[in-house]
Amino acid sequence: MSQPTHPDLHARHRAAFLDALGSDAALLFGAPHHLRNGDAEFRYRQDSDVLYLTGWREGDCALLFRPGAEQPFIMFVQPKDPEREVWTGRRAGPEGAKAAFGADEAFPITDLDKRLPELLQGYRTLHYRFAVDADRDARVARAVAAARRAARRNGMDVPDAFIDPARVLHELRLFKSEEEIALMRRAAQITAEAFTDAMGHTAPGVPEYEIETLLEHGFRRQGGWGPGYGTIVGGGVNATILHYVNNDQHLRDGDLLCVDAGCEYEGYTADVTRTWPINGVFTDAQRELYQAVLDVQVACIDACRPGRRFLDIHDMAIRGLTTAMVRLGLLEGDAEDAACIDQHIEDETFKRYYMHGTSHWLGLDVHDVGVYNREGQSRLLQAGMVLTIEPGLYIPEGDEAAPARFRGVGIRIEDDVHVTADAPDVLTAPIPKTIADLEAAVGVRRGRAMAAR
Ligand SMILES: [Mn+2]
Repeated sequence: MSQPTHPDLHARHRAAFLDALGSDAALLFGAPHHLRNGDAEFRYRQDSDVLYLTGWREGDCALLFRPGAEQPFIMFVQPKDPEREVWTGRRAGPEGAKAAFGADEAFPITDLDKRLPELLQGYRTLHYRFAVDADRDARVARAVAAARRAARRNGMDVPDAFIDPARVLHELRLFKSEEEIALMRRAAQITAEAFTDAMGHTAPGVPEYEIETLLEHGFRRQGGWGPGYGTIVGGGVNATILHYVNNDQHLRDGDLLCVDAGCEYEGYTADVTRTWPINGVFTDAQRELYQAVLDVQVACIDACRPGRRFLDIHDMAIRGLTTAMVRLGLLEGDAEDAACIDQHIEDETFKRYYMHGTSHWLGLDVHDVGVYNREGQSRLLQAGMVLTIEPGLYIPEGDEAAPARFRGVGIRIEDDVHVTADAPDVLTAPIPKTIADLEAAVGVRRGRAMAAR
């Protein structure tokens, strides 16, 4: 029978959630299975809210929270079915949900429609996310309607207000406990080792997909679930395509390679980007662009401290990168002239070469939950938050306005930063990042491989 890997962690998450719900109920569904083609399914990944609260990894489930009730946490799961289990694997069943996953009560998922109306009675507010799945919305609406009909007879409260779980649950998920940070640090370590291997394997002629498989081999071999999102391996001009996932070209001598990948470990994912020279040595033009991005990235990481606004980090990146664009001749003007930089920022001319955000929350989801603004204000960073810092510069191949030597170069550098009461804790710090370290990581290891041949 499947067992939760971190039962105490999930129990603490449930206790905090029940506490935060006050007198409201909450209903959450597991992630559906998705067909890939024909009757073959994509590999199943549980919904992150369900993982956070239970560690339950089987599909077709629902969680119901009823604060103050005798049985405040009820799970609806796939029933035991020896015949089906021969085909699709062992199920924990309602018995397992109670014995190992902390459910106070558990029922087969097929009983949900029958039992939900009564279970919703006594609650005025239900935390449920509408407008994700129309079938589910209809099920919830039917249950509420049935509860309403029953209420005419028994006078019980029925939900008449519906709140997105983002309000309470996603706010909890935004702040990582020490145990969660330890899992994220492990995801980062696995990612670090795989990146370092990939750097050592980089050479002209190697296909991008070989780097991709090396990374994913490294993730799985070290006990990771696999990549937490689509691995991006972009050689040369492919690095200027932000979400390039074809990974089917051969690496070319003299180009840079930009890799954006992260291992998922126990549900938590790393999100890392490094850019390094395919032949082990940066050209002068690549070096200038790279160092400009790196300087901005390091400064932004240092700014990840309690009390700073989330948006300050992005503003800082924009100012730094815009100044670099002017200094390098990508934008017109005088880099020493603050008014010139201000004008470029106001006109958003920098978006020609830097068009994405600098940060996002990171956790169970690569673009993790948690609101970025409150009452129209960018929220302040606090200890326990984890965010990425990922500035970049992308010079399109055919950009006549850019100095010729910079054309077709894409650079992004991304680390995962844990905000603490003191200095920022960079989970992905072990991955080579300086020009010297990157050149060594490609060159030294390749030298070793050549010598072994
Ligand atoms: Mn990212």
